[in-house]
Parts: sequence; structure tokens; C-alpha cells
Amino acid sequence: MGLPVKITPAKAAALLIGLPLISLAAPDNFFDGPGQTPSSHQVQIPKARSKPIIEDPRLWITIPLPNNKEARSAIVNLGIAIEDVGGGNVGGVGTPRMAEELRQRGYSFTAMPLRERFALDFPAEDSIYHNYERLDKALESLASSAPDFVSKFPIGQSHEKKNIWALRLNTTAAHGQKSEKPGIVFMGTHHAREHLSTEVPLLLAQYLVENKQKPNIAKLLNTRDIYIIPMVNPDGVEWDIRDGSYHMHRKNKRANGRGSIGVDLNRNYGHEWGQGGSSPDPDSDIYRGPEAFSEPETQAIKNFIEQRKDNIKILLSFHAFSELILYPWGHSYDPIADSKALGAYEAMAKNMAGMNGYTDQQSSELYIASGDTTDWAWGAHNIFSFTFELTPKNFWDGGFYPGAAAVQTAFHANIRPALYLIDIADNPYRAKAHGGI
Ligand code: 0X9
Ligand code: ZN
Repeated sequence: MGLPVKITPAKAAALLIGLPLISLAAPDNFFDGPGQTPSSHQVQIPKARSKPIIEDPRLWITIPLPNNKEARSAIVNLGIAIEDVGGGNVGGVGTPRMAEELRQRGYSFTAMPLRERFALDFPAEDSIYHNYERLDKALESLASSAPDFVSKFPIGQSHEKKNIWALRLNTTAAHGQKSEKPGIVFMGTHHAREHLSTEVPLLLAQYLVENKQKPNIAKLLNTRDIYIIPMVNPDGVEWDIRDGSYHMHRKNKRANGRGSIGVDLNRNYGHEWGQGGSSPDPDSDIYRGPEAFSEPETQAIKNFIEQRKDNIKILLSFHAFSELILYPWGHSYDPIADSKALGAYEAMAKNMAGMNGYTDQQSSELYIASGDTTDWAWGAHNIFSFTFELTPKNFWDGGFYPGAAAVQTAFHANIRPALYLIDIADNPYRAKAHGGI
């Protein structure tokens, strides 16, 4: 759900004073599209440029709202992607047309160009994060450091033909061989700007390889089939960090026409696709795509899971931010129908919350969203599936771009939950809350 840099209270105050907050009293032509407002905080643009600059028409919209899921779902159903909840407001990303829709419906709100709201800093200090090329190398070096049980392979390609890499840790089955062992898959970066969600699964892979001699880790490695896919949306990641600055890009790189870019991969999965909390508008940050699984990236995940559905029992998709542990359903306020499975979900979520301090809840408690990874993995294949919204807890502590220090914080918070899930993948129904497994 955020900010490009660590924002100190002083910086935040300067930001609020220094940037024009556009309210409903703004000039009439404000909602006419991009390029209407002067900016003293433009994105830094290098002089030589091979591609034309694409103006970003999106707005940061702040809406005073009662603190309940129905009120938030009404907002996402206009196509606005909610990114921040708290203090009596929600903040999110929308288009001028969506702001106009809010106005017509009588909402009071403020809106300002996203590029002004977020173009505050540049990521030289964040070089600890992995772009696509560095991730490729890191995975390669892990695989070659332990060829006896680690393999690296592509599960498909993105729109721009980048390989979507997976790492497999299995002590008995070589790459391509089926395994009888219970399987688990960790994923990161469906959403481009959530870079921390690449780092945590990558560090998990490194941790498992480096600690393979420790008895508890050796036991997990010997008895499980572990997959790690740290960057599901490589095109989006590269687009978010183009020009050495952050661009608040969420979606993939599908060319929607008329300069509009991207499908929200976490609205493109095929369980109850096209329902609430997703948008048919290509300009929306929660654009669901023309049909379920229209995108090569979600197709790759679908094929990957379906080839292994006999042994994959658990899925964890890392996102950012808010420090939440979410489980299905996301498309409906109803709980899942199978009460035994619901008990197992709740117990696992509660236990993991006890380890990382995050808040555990059904996904739709946050807001309705249809077409996400976990609804599909559970709905289509009964794979116990979680979304973790990583650190920070809120927008003012860095949002999507919390800085280098957040990498260790997020990893340390989540290594125990990750090991717990690997352990319980043999039978998630043995989960018991409060001190049990
Ligand atoms: O909206 C999303 O896709 C996820 N949040 S994020 O800020 N990373 O974009 C949450 C998906 C969980 N599902 C529901 N809230 N229904
Ligand atoms: Zn996300």
C-alpha cells in the first residue's frame, strides 16, 4: 500500500507546506489532465533519452472516510487503488476521471498530481535492493553454490520477454522431476514498486542455503519441495526505477493503448475475476486486464502451480506495505465455506502474527479485491494461500520505499513465519493457535 523515501516528521511537514494540495476549490481545469500544474518537485530527467517521456496523469487522492471495509470498498469500486488507511482518511491513487466521479458523488477529498506527491528522492542510497539483472545474478550464484539441491529455472516470460525466475530447493528431485515431498511456494513483487517483496524471498533462499547444516534447516530441506519466485513482475520493477528515481509504478507493462500502461497482476487471476475491487478502466491502478489470466506473468504462475498442484500445499505472496497477514477470501466478505480449513487458516495466521507482530485478518477486512493470487490458489486448487503486507506499518514510515534498513527488518520479522510455513506444509490442518503448531 505508500512513499518513495523515508519521510521524517520534519520532511513531512515541509512536504505538506511546500506542495500544492489541490482541493475541490482548485481551478476548474485541474482535472483536465496532465501538465496543468507547475511543479517544483519534478522527477529528475536525464538529458539524453531514447524513449519519449510519458506524462503520468495519476493523482494522489485523500478522502476522509469512516473506518470500515464497506466505505473503503466503495472507493476501490470507483477504480481508486487504496494505499494508505489511517487517521480518519484513506489515501490512494486514481485518475482525474475518478476524482470527478468522487466529486459528483459528494465526497469531500483532496487530490494532487502523483508525481509531485512522490518525486522526493532518488534511490542511490537504496542500492542494496535488487533490480532484475542483480536478482538474476544472485539467483545464479545461489544455484551454483549448492548444485546438489538448488536449481534455477524460468517459469515463463514477461510482456517484455524477461524470464520470470524460480529457484527450487529439493535434496532429492532434480529440476524438472516430480517430487513426492510436500511443496511450498514463496513469491514476490507482483506489484512493481513493492521492492521489499523481492528482497525477503531472496534472503529466505540465501538463509536456507547458508544454514543447510543446521539440524532444523536440514530437516526442512530434506523433507520439503521449496520454490521461491522473487520477482513475478520484472518489467514493472524496471519501469518503476527508470532514470534512477522511483515512479510509483504498480502494474505490469502491457500497452493498453493511448499511453496507458499496465494490468494489475493481483487483479488478473481467474477466481471470481472481474468482480468487486477491480477496475475495467485501463488507466486505473487496479485495472484487471481484458480477461482472467490475460497476462503472461499470471499465466506463468498459473502454469507453474498447475504443473505442481499435487504436492504444493502452501503459497505465500509477499506484498508491501502495512504489516498484515491476509488470507482468503478477498473478493467476498464471507469467510471460506470449509470450516475446518478456515480454522487452519486462522490458526496459522495467528501463530505467524505472534512471530512477526503483524495483524492477521481475512483479506476483505482491508477492502474487497477480486482476482488476487491467493483467492485463485485457494479457490481453484485448495492451496493454503497467504498475502503478507511487509513493513512498514504505515505510509509515514516510508510506504513503498522504506529505505535500505527495512530489508533486514522485514527479513528478520519474517524468517520464523516462513520456516513455520515450510514445516507445516506437510499438513496445514495440524495448525493450532496459541502455542500449538
Ligand atoms: O490490493 C492488493 O493487491 C494488496 N495490497 S497492496 O497494497 N500490496 O496492493 C492486497 C490484496 C489482498 N486482498 C484484498 N484486500 N482483498
Ligand atoms: Zn502489492
